[in-house]
Amino acid sequence: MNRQDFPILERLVHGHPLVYLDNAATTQKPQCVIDAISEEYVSVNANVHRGVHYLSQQATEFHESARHSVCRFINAHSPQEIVFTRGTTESLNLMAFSYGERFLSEGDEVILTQMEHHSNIVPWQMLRDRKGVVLRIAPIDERGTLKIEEVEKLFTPRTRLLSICHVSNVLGTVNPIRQLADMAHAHGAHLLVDAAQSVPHFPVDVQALDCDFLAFSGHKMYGPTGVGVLYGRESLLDAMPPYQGGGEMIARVTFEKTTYERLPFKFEAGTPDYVGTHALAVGIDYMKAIGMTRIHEYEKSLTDYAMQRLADLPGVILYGRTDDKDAVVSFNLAGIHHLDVGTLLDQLGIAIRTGHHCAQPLMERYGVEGMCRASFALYNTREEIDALADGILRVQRMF
Ligand code: 7TS
Repeated sequence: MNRQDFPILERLVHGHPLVYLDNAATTQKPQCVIDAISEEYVSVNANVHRGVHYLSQQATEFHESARHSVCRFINAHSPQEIVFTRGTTESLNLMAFSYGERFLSEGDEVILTQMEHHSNIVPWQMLRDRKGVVLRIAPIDERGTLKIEEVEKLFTPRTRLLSICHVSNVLGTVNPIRQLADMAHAHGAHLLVDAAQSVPHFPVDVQALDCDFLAFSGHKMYGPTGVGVLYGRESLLDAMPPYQGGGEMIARVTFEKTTYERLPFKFEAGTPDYVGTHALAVGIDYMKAIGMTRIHEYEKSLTDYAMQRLADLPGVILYGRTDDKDAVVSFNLAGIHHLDVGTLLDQLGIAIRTGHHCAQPLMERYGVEGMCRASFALYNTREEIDALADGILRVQRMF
């Protein structure tokens, strides 16, 4: 749907129409988002939060109204709970540093899962090495479903946090976040959701999910690169120390002592990407105008179609066959290296992702070095999935 809004989709790659199936890495941008960026530089640009002059006030208004948009989009209680970051990775690093500083001591436990992106593993390992926090890893079954009863068994009186992806960037597995929130809370722990692969695809409501924290990236949801979000419950964010020091995040500085700004500015040191936040809000409006439920239903039908098309091809090994699966199809071709598959498909103008997908422990779980991945966005079509299936047959014929 709405393909005409995305100018890049008209270009040719190696002489073929572009079939862009790497949306889990980043989505393409609609014209309205591209325009929002250039229009802000053309007519509004000024640094935010510090000027009495007209342009600074207008840029500040754009930036803060973007915070309101994000707040409404994920149904947070208040814009103070919306911290702008560079992306999911920075949001998770902020959590490991700041939540870790305030809520975790030596011997305290954090539960992760086998299907996490490195962004939700490495910051916690760095914290483990600094503070002696213990990481416990919840397993998945062969189909790529989280073993809920095994998660429950990992909780101990020392568990403080469960940090988990909403949707796996490799398997497409949609995790039952509300159930996990109830479980974590029953054990006196908090829940952090890596929502990088969910917020772009279906309605996400932090109150309905009852999660304590939620992280996502603008560039995976038709917005610009370099801007992301950390949502946190106000009482928890309030209790956490700043992550970085500098301008914007202070109330008063003397050489003896510095006091910090209120939420969310305490976590936003330095000049924010105010052009990015405004463009992100334009992207959110764009998705809302189409309707998140409509986007979800459409992408779900594409995913089902792709799974069926690929399952019908000989020699295709599919990973991630959960009942609740979203917008990602990962596979290997028997006897052919994933890099060769990706390179040959690229020659046909088909962009898929190959490799470990920043989830090496998950690759280890499946005993593979890498996989091929096709991931979908609202502008993809069944014809593009047919092109992928035909491309796979052509690749297989070459071996
Ligand atoms: N978490 C998940 C579940 C992700 O899929 C990604 C990016 C990140 C965190 C990190 O997001 P960033 O915006 O901070 O980089 N995933 C991918 C991917 O699957 N291919 O390229 C990036």
